[in-house]
Amino acid sequence: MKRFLFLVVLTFIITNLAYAQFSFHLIDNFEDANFTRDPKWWRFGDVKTEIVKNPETTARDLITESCGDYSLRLSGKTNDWYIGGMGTDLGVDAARFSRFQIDISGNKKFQGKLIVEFFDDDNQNYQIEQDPQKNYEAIYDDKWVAEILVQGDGFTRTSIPFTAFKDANPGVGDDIWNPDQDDASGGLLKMQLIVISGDQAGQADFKIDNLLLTY
Ligand SMILES: [Ca+2]
Ligand SMILES: [Ca+2]
Ligand SMILES: [Ca+2]
Ligand SMILES: [Ca+2]
Repeated sequence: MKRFLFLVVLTFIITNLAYAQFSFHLIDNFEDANFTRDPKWWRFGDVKTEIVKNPETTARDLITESCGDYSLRLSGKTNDWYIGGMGTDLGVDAARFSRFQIDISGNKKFQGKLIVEFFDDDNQNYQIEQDPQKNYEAIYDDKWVAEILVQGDGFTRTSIPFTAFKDANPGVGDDIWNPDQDDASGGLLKMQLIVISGDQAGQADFKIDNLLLTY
């Protein structure tokens, strides 16, 4: 009987592990307090990136609680909207997912926008080739974009269906959202986050957490 119960419990655990594995793909939650490892992010432009401790909270708030101990603060100044951004390699078959999710905690003083960019491999080479002469734009693969308006204080969860992303380079790539690894494609290879000021000459200052692909 004990052995039977053990097997039942074990089966339950394995089933749940399998379920957890396929229900989402975590890109980063910053709990390792490390910007350059698991995954390795790169930074560009004038954006400052800083791992910060999340404030202790006593209020019951599911999203704030799910942000754990650390998040990533993005801040910076600009005279012309664009501040800078960050990116990382993904290399996942995202066919089983349908959404990108992120938690963002804004600031009363500086509103702004976060542009989310995804790149899917369209010439089956596991690379996003870029043209250094043309602002490092992708030359053979699709670039997909969506915009998030940063809200005020406190973590707000945003979940964007892949269908809401627009092809930012019509005529480049195959103009089809195909983040799968069928036919030797690398699938969803790369993502970037771009920070835009709320005013043309202004600042941005917000925190991000729990970046994931889900359905
Ligand atoms: Ca976190
Ligand atoms: Ca490619
Ligand atoms: Ca395209
Ligand atoms: Ca494509």
